[in-house]
Amino acid sequence: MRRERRSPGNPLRMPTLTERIAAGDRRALATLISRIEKHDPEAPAILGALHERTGRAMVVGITGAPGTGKSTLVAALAGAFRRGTAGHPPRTVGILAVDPTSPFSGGAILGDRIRMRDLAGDEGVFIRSMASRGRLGGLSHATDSAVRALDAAGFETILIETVGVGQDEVDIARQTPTVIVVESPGTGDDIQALKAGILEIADILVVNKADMPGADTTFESLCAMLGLGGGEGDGWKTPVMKTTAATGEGVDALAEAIHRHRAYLRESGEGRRRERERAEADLRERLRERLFERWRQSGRMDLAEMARKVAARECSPEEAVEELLK
Ligand SMILES: Nc1nc2c(ncn2[C@@H]2O[C@H](COP(=O)(O)OP(=O)(O)O)[C@@H](O)[C@H]2O)c(=O)[nH]1
Ligand SMILES: [Mg+2]
Repeated sequence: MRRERRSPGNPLRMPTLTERIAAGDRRALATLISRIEKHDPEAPAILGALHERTGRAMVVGITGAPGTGKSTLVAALAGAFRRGTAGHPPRTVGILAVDPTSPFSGGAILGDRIRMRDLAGDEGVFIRSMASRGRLGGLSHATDSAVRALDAAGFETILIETVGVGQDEVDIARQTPTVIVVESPGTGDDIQALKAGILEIADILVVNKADMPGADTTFESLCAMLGLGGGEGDGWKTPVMKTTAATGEGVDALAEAIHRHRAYLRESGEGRRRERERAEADLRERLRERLFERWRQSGRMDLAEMARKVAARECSPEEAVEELLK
């Protein structure tokens, strides 16, 4: 982790939360993520001050149906990054587990507690779950902010586990530069991700539980499916990989594939293009929110009263908007 231990200005002054996060202080980081989850009004300013320190981490989304082994795989991947692989030196790892279907707190971490114990106590690993689905901004916004906080704190790799079910979770995956979709053998040749429509967002496809019967069938169907949709020329070709997260088999190879995808994003310019696209969508959303808030605070018109009129067919929504903007 990058460290910077100097006290700017007055050495007697207590460092601010922003400074502590920039120095890699884990407690400060945890505090900021809690404030993000609670929609604390001070969180945006802190994130804003940290913005110039972000953009350095390798951010990876891991998504797929419940039970495919995502948590186990995330733990195994974290271990691989911490140890380093044949082609790459060890890296620090931040983990965000986003699972609104099973919120947990404090000590209980991810699905496979035993495997996670290997990571506990490692200063180079930070694990956090996010389950709050706030009214303002939603889950994907909170997760995006938490990623920025981890990035600013100097974590070199950030793994985000999401359940590939809801729109929020698909959005989180979409915001992530590298997306891994996890499948596992099981219910015949029924490929779960197809139904949720998340196969097309995969940069890397993983068949986990390669030790189980049916893994080869699942692997072959996925390869065939990608072959049908392929033909994009010299761009990135989504690899299909087999892992046994439970034993670590294939996990180093997956870590290497993640590095390769990052290199592709950098060298092709695709990474920068996607980042600009994300930034523009984000700015649009922020602007919409702020303009609406400004309009609301001007307090000239009652939105609820207008809604009543529209519902009662006293005016059309088109007329209502014209009236409200007057
Ligand atoms: N046989 C086998 N079981 C696995 C493997 N990876 C995970 N599991 C098991 O599958 C179950 C679900 O794993 P979990 O990581 O919680 O899945 P998640 O819901 O996708 O996060 C657990 O009982 C794991 O121990 C694997 O590679 N092989
Ligand atoms: Mg899980």
